[in-house]
Amino acid sequence: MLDTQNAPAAVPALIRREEYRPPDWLVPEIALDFDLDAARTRVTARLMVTRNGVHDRPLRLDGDGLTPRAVRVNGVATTDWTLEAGVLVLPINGATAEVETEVEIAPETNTQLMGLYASGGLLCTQCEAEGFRRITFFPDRPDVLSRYRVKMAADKTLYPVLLGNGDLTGSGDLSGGRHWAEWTDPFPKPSYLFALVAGQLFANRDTFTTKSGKLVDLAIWVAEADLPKTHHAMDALKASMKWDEDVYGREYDLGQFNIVAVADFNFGAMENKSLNIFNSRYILADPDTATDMDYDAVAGVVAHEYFHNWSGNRVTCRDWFQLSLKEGFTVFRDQCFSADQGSAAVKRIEDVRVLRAAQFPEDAGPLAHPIRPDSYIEISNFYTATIYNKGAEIIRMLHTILGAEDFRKGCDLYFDRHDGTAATCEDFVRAMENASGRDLAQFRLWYGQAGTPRITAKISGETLILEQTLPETPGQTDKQPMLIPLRLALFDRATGGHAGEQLVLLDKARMELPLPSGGGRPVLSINRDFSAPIIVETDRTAEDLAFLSAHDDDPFGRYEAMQQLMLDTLVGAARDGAADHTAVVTAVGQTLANNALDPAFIGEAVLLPSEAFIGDQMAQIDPEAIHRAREALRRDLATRLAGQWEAAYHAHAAPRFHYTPEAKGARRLRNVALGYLAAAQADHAGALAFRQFEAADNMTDRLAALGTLANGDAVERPAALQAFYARYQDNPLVIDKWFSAQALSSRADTGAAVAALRDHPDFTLHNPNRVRALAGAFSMNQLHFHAADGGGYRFLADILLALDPINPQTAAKLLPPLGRWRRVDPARQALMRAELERILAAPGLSKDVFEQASKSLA
Ligand code: 0A1
Ligand code: ZN
Repeated sequence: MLDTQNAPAAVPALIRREEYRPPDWLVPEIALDFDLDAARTRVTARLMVTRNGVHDRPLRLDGDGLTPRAVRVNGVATTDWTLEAGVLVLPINGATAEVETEVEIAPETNTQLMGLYASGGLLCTQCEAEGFRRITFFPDRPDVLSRYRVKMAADKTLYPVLLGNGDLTGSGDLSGGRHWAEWTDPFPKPSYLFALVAGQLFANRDTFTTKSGKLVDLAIWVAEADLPKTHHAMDALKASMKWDEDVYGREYDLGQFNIVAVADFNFGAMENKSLNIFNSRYILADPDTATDMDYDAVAGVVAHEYFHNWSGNRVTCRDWFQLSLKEGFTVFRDQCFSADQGSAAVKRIEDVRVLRAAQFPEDAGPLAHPIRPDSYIEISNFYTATIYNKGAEIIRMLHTILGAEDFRKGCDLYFDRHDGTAATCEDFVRAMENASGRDLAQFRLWYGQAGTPRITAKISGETLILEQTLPETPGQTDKQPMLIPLRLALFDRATGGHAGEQLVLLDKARMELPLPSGGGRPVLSINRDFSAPIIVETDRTAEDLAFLSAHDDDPFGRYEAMQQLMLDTLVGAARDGAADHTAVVTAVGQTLANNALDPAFIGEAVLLPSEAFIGDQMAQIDPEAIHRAREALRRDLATRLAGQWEAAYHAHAAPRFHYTPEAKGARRLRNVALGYLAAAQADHAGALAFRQFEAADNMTDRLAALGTLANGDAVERPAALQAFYARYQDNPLVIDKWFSAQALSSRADTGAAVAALRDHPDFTLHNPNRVRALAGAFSMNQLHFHAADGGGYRFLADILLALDPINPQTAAKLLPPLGRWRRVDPARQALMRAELERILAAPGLSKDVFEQASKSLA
């Protein structure tokens, strides 16, 4: 039973998409005045408000934790206002008015990191989605667009740099060691794109000349010591600006573009107009401290935020239900950008891996929602893999269905039509429809129906039979067949070739396609390049999969065949206790021996599916059996192909670090080989890893060696962990890796180790990166998170409960792994539910966590 006595005083309200109404009042202009101080910041806001339509409703200005110190209407002080659940309600006569409010806020005690807060010695803001209301009273919704003029004053020694949106339109000194700056943004924007930063910052400066010849000043602002780590981000920024011109015809629209890196940040980064604010982990990179994956992530996130200038800022969202309008589209754009910078095949494999690891479980669990949700309690909970990554897949399918040319026409039309306004997902689809002349009525179902479609593909005689089903998800039981673009090819076993790829649009529950007659039963390559975000079941044999893993000319198809072969083997082994590994060993051996393949691709293809993904294929997850099955296959591959792993390891040693696709690929394969060598428990693997750890001239190699050692019992393990800590103790981003390496270990003592790490002097609940490095990483550790005694669940719930009063957004993000209780055995189910109930019963629970926990138990 639920203890309702301790539930939040009132159950938080559900906001529904269908209840959208245009704003009663618009705010075409706002002037803000900040008297900045970490302990006490005075904010004066002057709003030009205009009545929107004919009505007599009062002006309602959102506020969160604010008390007005003064309210003036048309220059006259008034007390004719009320506060209703934080909202300032003011009667206004006439069609327009100038409304001024004054409030005081305390950035240094703002632990939620929403609104104006202190990070290190900086003052910075985060307003998406509803943080602006923690700074000043305002209609804090994305369909109210205003021109901003922002003046800030601060101590000149503590805050020598003062940054805002738009252009610097004035600055000067004040008495008492203070100074001021004024920033004016000519583009109307919603409040969630407002930003300011003040602090001791140093700039890496550069310029970019747009295709029409405008010079843009670029600056990346960081602590002075971090300046050498900003070059990769700067290169990525310039490459993104060029790419958006080349691929989408989109040019930058202001004279400056600033990026600031901060240490304490709830998400990855934020696209505030011309003043992007980043979690420092997505800016800072040098060979000694960042892995190749970090370098890729820096470039991807810099591109993502830059691309938002068009997909998000110039055209924004009407309401938060349309979040995927900007996020799905922008993720698709950053994925294509990254694919163009290196190996497109490997990038696609990585994107699909992320989708399957983060989004498929979401779609299959209690928090499933469509990419355009129908309701929410707390919008921060909807910055999900579904909105972002599945959203990107839906845009990619449009690209596939319409073709590159019509897709581009659709984008041009969308930007033309909606520039300077707040739009909807429907506006986007309609632009695509109008530009291409195609009917996308059925395609629209992807926006409203949650869940991952399951497709079966079977060859019967000379017919290919395709069937689709869409599982039930919370609140959605009756689903319609979707329009699913399937790239497929039929391989001839004898020649190893095919007669061309086709695009099949599966638009019914069942379709039969005639196959070319004669020539014997073909081998089916389907969902090539992962043309749709679906689960495919086929009647392909192990022999078919082995054939495709060696012959498919679609790199994703080749990877997929290998993964399927491994999965079939592993699921069988987890169920039956053992399996024949021969087909996998042969296929991996052949892939390793194929010199025509890119080493980066080989590195991906020979990796076993994660324990989580194996579990996702099973009716009931048995974490121990899965771990045993995967380890047995890993050991077998390691021993039976020992010579090939040794050869791969030594063939791909580079004398010196370079960040090129070739060098990255070599490091990838070499480190995968190291992992296998260690799995064989070869006596020398520990020594080999330790030697690599010590000799490495880059973080990719050093961390791979540390991970290998952290995961095993080699005598070198404690020395490596200690040396790593000693070397990087002053670099929080690297110390995060040290926490994660231990939290991800499969060693028997991991539960005790993470408990001890929580008490480590470097652990803090006030830095979201650190919380994720320990608790987030641990919750991904299938073996130990699901420890049979429930200790893993308790550990996560304890941290979550301790974090909720400090930072509810980040706390709520920790919860979903506990919500997957339906997937495990009854004993574990009871333990997981008990933790969810304990969370829900906690006094003063945030609505963020309440939403996640209550939905997870439903
Ligand atoms: N729009 C950002 C994501 C973001 C959302 C909320 C934030 O604060 C709580 C921060 C960033 C993006 O897509 O990058
Ligand atoms: Zn985004």
